[in-house]
Amino acid sequence: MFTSKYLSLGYISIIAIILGLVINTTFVNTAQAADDRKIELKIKGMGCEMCAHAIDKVISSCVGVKGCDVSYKDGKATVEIEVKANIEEIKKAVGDAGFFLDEWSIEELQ
Ligand SMILES: [Cu+2]
Repeated sequence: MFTSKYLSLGYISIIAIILGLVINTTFVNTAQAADDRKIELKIKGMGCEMCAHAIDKVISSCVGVKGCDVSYKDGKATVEIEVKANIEEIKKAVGDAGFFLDEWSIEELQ
């Protein structure tokens, strides 16, 4: 029969391995997301899109930064960080690049 031919032990093993990988990846991602946080920095001193790009670069180079989105229009940076990230380092990096941190806030990622 067609189905019994293809549901041999070999195929079942391969399916089990793929399922295992999918489940493992899902759990690993969930574990990381639980520790991740998002911080929002209001930044003064940006004059153009190049400033936003420069800030993006310095923030992204900080330890534990997973993602960064700097908006020149809104004057803010949204930064996704891991537990090992040092918020003081991120704030200092923005200051050292010649910009001013107005205020900042932390929120947990869902
Ligand atoms: Cu500029």
